Amino acid sequence: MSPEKFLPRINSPQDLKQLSLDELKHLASEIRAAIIDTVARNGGHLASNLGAVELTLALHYVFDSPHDKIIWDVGHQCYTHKLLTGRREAFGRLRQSGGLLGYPSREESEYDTYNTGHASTALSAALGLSVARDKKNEDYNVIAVVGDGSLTGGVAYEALNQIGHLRKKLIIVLNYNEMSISPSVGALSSYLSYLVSGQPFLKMKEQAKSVLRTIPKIGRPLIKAARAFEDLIKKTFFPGLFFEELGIRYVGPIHGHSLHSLIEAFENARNYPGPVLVHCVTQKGKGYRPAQLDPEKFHSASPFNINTGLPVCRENGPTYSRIFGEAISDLARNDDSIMAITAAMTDGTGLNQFAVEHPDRFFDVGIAEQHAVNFAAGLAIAGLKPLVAIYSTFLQRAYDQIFHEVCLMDLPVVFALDRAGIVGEDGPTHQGINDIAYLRHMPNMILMAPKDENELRQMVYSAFQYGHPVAIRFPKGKGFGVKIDREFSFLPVGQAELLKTGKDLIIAYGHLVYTALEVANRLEEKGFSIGVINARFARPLDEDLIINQARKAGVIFTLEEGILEGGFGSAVRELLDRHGLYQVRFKSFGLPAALYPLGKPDEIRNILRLNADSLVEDIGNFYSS
Ligand SMILES: Cc1ncc(C[n+]2csc(CCOP(=O)(O)OP(=O)(O)O)c2C)c(N)n1
Repeated sequence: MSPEKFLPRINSPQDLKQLSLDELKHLASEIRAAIIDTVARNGGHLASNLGAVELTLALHYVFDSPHDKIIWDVGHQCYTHKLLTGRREAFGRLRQSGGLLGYPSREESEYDTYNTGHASTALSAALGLSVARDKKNEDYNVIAVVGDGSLTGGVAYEALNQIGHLRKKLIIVLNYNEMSISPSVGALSSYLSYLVSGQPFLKMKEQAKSVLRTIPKIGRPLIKAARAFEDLIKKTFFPGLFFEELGIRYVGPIHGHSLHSLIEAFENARNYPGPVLVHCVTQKGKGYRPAQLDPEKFHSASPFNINTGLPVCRENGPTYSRIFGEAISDLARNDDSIMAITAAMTDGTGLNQFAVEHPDRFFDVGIAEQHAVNFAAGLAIAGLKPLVAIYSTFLQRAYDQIFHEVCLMDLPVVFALDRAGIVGEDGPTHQGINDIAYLRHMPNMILMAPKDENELRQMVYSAFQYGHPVAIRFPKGKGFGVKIDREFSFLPVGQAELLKTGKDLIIAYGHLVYTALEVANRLEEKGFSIGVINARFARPLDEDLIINQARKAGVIFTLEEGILEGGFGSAVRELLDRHGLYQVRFKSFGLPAALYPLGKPDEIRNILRLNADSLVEDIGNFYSS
């Protein structure tokens, strides 16, 4: 069979319906090859997509998308869906500038019902669609595909609660692979694996035996026996008791790589008049050995060599995440009260070292950012020192917990916001650009951003000593390769650093401090005199330093990798206003609150003019305007 026998014939899901089961199986291997080939070149979510090939084929075989609505939770597993829905030719430019998004996108295709990127949203959206469908007397199926990892997110339970209550016709496909990015955590995850492992059946046999043994006796043993018998009956007829008792029909477990079983299960689910959950058991990385062996590494992979599975370009120099992880591990060795919390991102946040060294003080709470913050508040109230490490974009989920649980009570919780700023290829849902604005007004909150990875280490150390809520934001990827001072040094709250003096001033926040220095030096060659301040803190600002400098300056510029509305520049402008410095000319450089283009971080910085060349030009133009 040629590797591309069936895939080129599929221009829409309708074309699938002409294929036999055997042909569908061949198509599945062609799809796997296409996904591996593209992700090896462009990077992307490999393991999840390889695990969802048959499941997606079966869905499109049984249902009539786009008339029937499929909603992908997180959306990182939608590559097969994209290949089957008229985007085969564009697939080679997945996650590239001008190419396809790695997540569902309504702007991209009518087959993408709902945009996702953040987890656990599909069930609520699917219920919304079902209610709307019935209200408008329309007739289509609504299918939500959700992973067991995403089922750890609280909003999914809120949805299940209402789904069971309203009992609308709705199909939930649970893609169960025992993995979030790391192995799935929590009680529900254990329950799902209990269903899959066949334990109910074994347990039932044992219970049946003990029931029979106790039946001749009277009194308490009989009552106990009756209860056990009732339980046995329930488990026999309703294996997914948890869902059944919520009012959702449970079907499964289904072999998630058997097209025959999947098609049969989906056809049955299609005919069921109320909410039904089809529990499909899949394997992450299916069909590509390196990804099967290490699904965590291949959850989201950078470009790799297909033969070896090794990354094409090895990172030289440590990432911010790694420096952060080392710092927190070093601190925890000497301070038993430090507790680290992640929301399903142990590896991504650099907490893996901490998890190994201090398993009793490390908590992966699942994709549950709100709970993570609330849980940290409880730890802090009791006198411990919690650290919450969550990417900037995902911490958005916990806005109210940060305000209500932590900041109002002025609890000393340290937040580490990785991937703050432009993150690139994952697209608009993942840019970490809002955190300055959504944290800056929180009572008691201290906001910091290091100019480089060494300063990050010192900020992590200092944050634990402030005794207030602190958020440290730092970017994705490698640092500048600066020397790391192993000895910790304390940074006093609100103390900025004057790096260069000049007539005018750039006040920069975070890693763009180095860009500010380059810009100031290049403009000096053109006859401008511009000083540079490394702000270190967006809150509290170094009021004395900034105001003293501002009184001497004719023009002040601010520079940040965050949205301008409510951001760092706004804070400086407000400070100048409070001191009546209305005469100072002022311009802030940062990011627009907009839908971001696809591309690598530097490509996006170039487009948004947040690089040294553009800034030299734009500041030069500002002077002459
Ligand atoms: C709110 C939120 N937090 C964290 C993430 C990062 N994330 C992306 S996929 C994923 C794991 C999802 O697991 P699951 O739903 O089981 O899908 P699988 O990859 O196992 O197929 C996580 C934690 C996210 N997308 N959204």
